[in-house]
Amino acid sequence: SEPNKPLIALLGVPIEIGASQRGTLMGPDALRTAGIGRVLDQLGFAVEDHGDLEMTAVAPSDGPAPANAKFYDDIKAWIRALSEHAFLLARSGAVPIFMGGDHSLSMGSVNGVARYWQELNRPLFVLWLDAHADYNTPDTTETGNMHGMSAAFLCGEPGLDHLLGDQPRVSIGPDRLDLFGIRSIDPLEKKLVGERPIAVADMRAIDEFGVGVLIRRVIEKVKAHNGVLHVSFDVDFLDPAVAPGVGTTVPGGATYREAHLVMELLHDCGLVRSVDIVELNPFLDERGRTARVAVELVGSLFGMQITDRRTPSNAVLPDD
Ligand code: 6HN
Ligand code: MN
Ligand code: MN
Ligand code: MN
Repeated sequence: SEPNKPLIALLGVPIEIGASQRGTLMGPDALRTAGIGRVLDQLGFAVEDHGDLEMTAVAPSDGPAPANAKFYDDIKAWIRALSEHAFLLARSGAVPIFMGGDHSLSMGSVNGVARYWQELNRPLFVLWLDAHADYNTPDTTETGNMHGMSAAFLCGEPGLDHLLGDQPRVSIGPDRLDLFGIRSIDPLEKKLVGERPIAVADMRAIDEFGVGVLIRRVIEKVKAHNGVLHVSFDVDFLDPAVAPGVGTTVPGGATYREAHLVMELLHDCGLVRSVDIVELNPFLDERGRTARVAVELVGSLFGMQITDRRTPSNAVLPDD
């Protein structure tokens, strides 16, 4: 890579069995076709595409799979490979972008980068841009789909305890998770989230206060703890009118401009060190629209601006 250019590492994670609908395995190639590498290159980054993660080695049998976790054994092999890869990519100094694939991949991507930041004593915070909370455990899930369990797993909730095998499990702690944009949550999942110190900006809060105020509040928290931020972007965060190419659309999502403002503010804060883009399902997309929107949002997250003038950050924040 060229000197002086900040490095971005792209890694495809074509996993689809964490979701009920097939097709997210095509996500990484759709993002490439929509120009993710070109956009980042034009913004001045050195972009390394590491290709797609291959799930070859079958993890050794280490006890029975938990009930209510579909395709547990295969997902376990993906997550172990990805966690190790994510750790190494973070350690290389690059900003890794994990291109999914369904949202179960975050169990590996976040665990791996969290392990790196833990070694540096920088707390990792996770911003979960999603229509869903993804805070089910095998005990609370109604579907058994593991993409609905990734945030809970990362916060150390029980039920998938041997998923990582011998690899270190780095719980981020529920006080370092921000659920942002949610508007669909299962009854037992809602109860569990309510019992944890998780920050939630649901769509009602976004309607009432706006994404600018609410994202600034996330950023201030990360800054106050000298932390860094991982952005886990489930494309169903967006309204289905903007992003139809996803298997779990929920009405009433973020608009095109709300999503861009989120990304623009995140760029300006300078704290984002790793990103997931998940749940893009090209089989359900309409002429590549969703892939294109996702790439445009990545552009804003990495510095694309309408003008080069900075907006003053003098918003008044609501109390907790
Ligand atoms: N996602 N709460 C539902 C479930 O099956 O547990 C939906 C999960 C959606 C997961 O969008 O990443
Ligand atoms: Mn491929
Ligand atoms: Mn999700
Ligand atoms: Mn979702």
